[in-house]
Amino acid sequence: MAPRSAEVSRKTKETEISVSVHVDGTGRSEMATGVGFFDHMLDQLSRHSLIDMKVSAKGDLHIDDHHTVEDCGIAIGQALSKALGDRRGIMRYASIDLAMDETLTRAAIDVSGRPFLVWNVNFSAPKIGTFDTELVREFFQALAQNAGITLHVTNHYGANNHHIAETCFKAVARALRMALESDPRQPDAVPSTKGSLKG
Ligand SMILES: [Mn+2]
Repeated sequence: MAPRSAEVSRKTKETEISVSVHVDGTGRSEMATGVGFFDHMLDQLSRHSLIDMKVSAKGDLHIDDHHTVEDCGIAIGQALSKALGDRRGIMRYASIDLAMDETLTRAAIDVSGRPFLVWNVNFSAPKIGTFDTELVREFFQALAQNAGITLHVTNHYGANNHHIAETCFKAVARALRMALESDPRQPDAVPSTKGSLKG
């Protein structure tokens, strides 16, 4: 498999973001989004997917974190899609039930080229510190849409909202890692009867 890397820069009136990803990495991350909790979550995404990720964002945080979080999801998704190319030789499907203390969350992924998010996660508080919990969904919606992946995330149970958010990022990371692994039985094939995973 050729090295899977890409860079994306994205600038609007609301945010200015640059992202680089190296899919076949070691999980090294450098996050500077200006949103501390979000940096912590993106570190998990990188560390547990083994995708090296560098994200720097300057957003309109004087309004709130919404544009910055959503636009990082867009840019990371675009970078992943670009890095994956025609998606040849990948495992394509993966799922995991990921435990963290009292919390259990499932992520199921199809690296299909068809963007879709099914989100079954509820938070019991509107904030984790200063971070709006509803932005977790916004991030994964933007990621799924722009990476061209079908993503189902279900929180089975959990009490602590930090844990619930963190298991979403870790579960998606682990499932991504498995789905993007090369398939040794068909390293040169696009795993689809259509012959295409580009949507
Ligand atoms: Mn944590």
